[in-house]
Amino acid sequence: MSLLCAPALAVSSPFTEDFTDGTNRGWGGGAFVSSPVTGGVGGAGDGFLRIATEEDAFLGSRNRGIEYAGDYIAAGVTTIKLWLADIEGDQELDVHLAIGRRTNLWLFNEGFAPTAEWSEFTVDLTDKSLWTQIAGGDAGLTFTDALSSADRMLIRHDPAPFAPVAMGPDLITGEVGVDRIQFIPAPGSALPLIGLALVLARRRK
Ligand SMILES: [Ca+2]
Repeated sequence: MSLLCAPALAVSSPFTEDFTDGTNRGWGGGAFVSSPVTGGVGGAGDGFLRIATEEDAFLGSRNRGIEYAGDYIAAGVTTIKLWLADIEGDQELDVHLAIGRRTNLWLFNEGFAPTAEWSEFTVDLTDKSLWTQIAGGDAGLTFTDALSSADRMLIRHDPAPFAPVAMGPDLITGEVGVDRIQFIPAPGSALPLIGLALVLARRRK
């Protein structure tokens, strides 16, 4: 049963990041990133990720940790859910999620506009038409390439039109809260994986 108990070495589903330990959980770069230990989706005593700029700058963060790197397709991740809140000052936020690599990065077209209350937003990984390639188009790299060999996830304020990643998104002074990032498997996809793990565990005996 060791396979089932092993720590995650790559993208897996289901997966939940709830920011419960007061660390940034690998999110960094871009704006100022911190992890308040209260005020998340769960209210008092529930942590979240705070992304902020103190002057007009890129409002975003990225994660290159092992939980976000790997093959989203093989892991059966079809949906990503996350909770956002327009914490502190009220800004016109337009928050997008991006997945892939520096050389092949895709941005989810729908911009999320959080309010002061925490709200859940959904990202669909199954329909390429819902995404825009912001790096790697001239190299002929595809959405499938990005999902199957991702090494990062980005969350950033980025109103359309979407500039190439090298240009960076719009500048803004503001803050956004992120919490409860979840990778949701396609219905039924988890069972074959568990079955495979059991078969492999038996072979090891
Ligand atoms: Ca939380």
